[in-house]
This record gives sequence, structure tokens and C-alpha cells, in this order.
Amino acid sequence: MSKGSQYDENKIMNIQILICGNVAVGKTSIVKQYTEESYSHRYHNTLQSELSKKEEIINQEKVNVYIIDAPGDSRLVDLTKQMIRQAEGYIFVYDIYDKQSFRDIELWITLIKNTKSEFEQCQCILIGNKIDSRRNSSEDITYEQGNQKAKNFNMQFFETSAREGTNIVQAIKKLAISIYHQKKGSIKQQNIINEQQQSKQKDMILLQPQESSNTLIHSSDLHQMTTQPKTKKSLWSKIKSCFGK
Ligand SMILES: Nc1nc2c(ncn2[C@@H]2O[C@H](COP(=O)(O)OP(=O)(O)O)[C@@H](O)[C@H]2O)c(=O)[nH]1
Ligand SMILES: [Mg+2]
Repeated sequence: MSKGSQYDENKIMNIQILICGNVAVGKTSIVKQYTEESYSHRYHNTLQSELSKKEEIINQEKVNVYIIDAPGDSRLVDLTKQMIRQAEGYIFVYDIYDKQSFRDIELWITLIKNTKSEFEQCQCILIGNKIDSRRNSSEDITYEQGNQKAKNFNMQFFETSAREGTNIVQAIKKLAISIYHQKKGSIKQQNIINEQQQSKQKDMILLQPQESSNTLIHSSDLHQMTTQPKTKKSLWSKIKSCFGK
């Protein structure tokens, strides 16, 4: 444990999230609001993927949440393939006044799906941003439309305002919590597999009657010998060869 910290620095979980969506929907503003609680009216097109970090406490453990801010220009997407694969969770963002950005969510999902083979197991959220200046005109994407799309893709849905900070922390923390629990689950699963493998190795019977012979026969092979007559012959020849017979 590092001096002055109540957390074991070696055991801190890192979570990587990729935020994507069309240009100018507010991705960079969402990330800035989440990590720095700040907002800028000035628009800077994100040309390169940027990485931001925020420390969260989840389940009384310190967790580093890294957010990869992808460039909105899909022509630059090749640059981020590595990042798509590395990410463990995804935030899809549209602007509630920009119907094209809402339609293009499908394209972003397809792009990620085609790049990340385990996408179906990944945690994702859908964000409809810029609710601070909702005009309630027929041009806006309604909450119901956003929610329906999120349901279709089995994601949680949030409407946010990066400008006012509405729902930003809640949305991203909720995603981080889901990823945390999923990783803990799979870490537990991995520990069980490791333990099983270790105990299997202990069970290994090493038959070394000859100096040169180093053939390993697993105890389950021996079990097969007694229960499955078909495999007897090959196993017997394996054993015989060990004894040089
Ligand atoms: N009204 C409003 N404007 C926003 C909001 N979020 C971002 N913007 C503005 O939308 C523009 C694009 O934001 P940016 O974060 O750079 O979008 P990105 O291209 O998706 O990263 C900027 O002028 C922001 O100030 C929001 O929640 N409300
Ligand atoms: Mg940006």
C-alpha cells in the first residue's frame, strides 16, 4: 500500500471507456464535465483520440476511469481501432437537435461491433445531449425516442447537458459501476479457473520409468480408461511407450 493512501495502488482497477458519436454532439464537453467539472462554449474539433482520467470510489475501492474521446470524423476511425478493442465500455452520444446524429448511432454501433468481437458482452450507454436548450419542437429527438433506441440495443439511456452538468456524472459513474461488477465477476471466474487448473496440475501423474521418457498422463485419462473402453487401447499404448514396452 502506498504511503498516505488507504488503497493498495497495485490493486486499483482500471476501466477504459470509449465515447463516440458524430462531430459536435458534445463528446469532449461531456468528458470535460465528468473529469474536470468544467465547460467551454468554444468549439474545438477533436482530431486525435484523447485520453482523460477520473478516480472513482466504487464499492469502497479506488477505480481509475479512463475515457477515450474519439474523433467524430468517421474517416479518422481507423486511428482508433486499437482503442475500440481496448475499451471495456462504450458511450454513444447524439445531440437532441441533430436528427442525423441520432440516426448515425446505428453506424457507430456497427463500427464498434465490427471491430470488437466481444461487443455483445460489453456495457454501453446511450446519451442524448444538450437538453439545456430543449425547444420542444418537432425537430427535437424526444426522451421516448432516445429511450426506445437504447432499449433496442439493450443499453441504459440518459439525457444530459454537458453545459449545465446535468446527469453527466450519474450516467458515466453508472456505466463504470456496471463495468466494475462485470470485471469483478470475470475476475472471480478467472480465479476459479486458475484454482481448477492448479488442482488439475497437482493431480497430474508423471510416469517416468525411463530416463528419457517424460510423458505426462492426466488422472482424468486414467478415469477414461476405466469408463470408456474405446479409448483404452490408445491410452494403454501411451502408457506402454512410457515403459518402453
Ligand atoms: N447547449 C449546449 N451546447 C453544448 C453542450 N455540450 C456541448 N455543447 C456545445 O456543442 C459544441 C460541440 O461540443 P464538443 O464537446 O466539442 O463536441 P464533440 O465534437 O462531440 O466533441 C460546442 O460548441 C459546445 O460548447 C450542451 O450540453 N448544451
Ligand atoms: Mg470532440
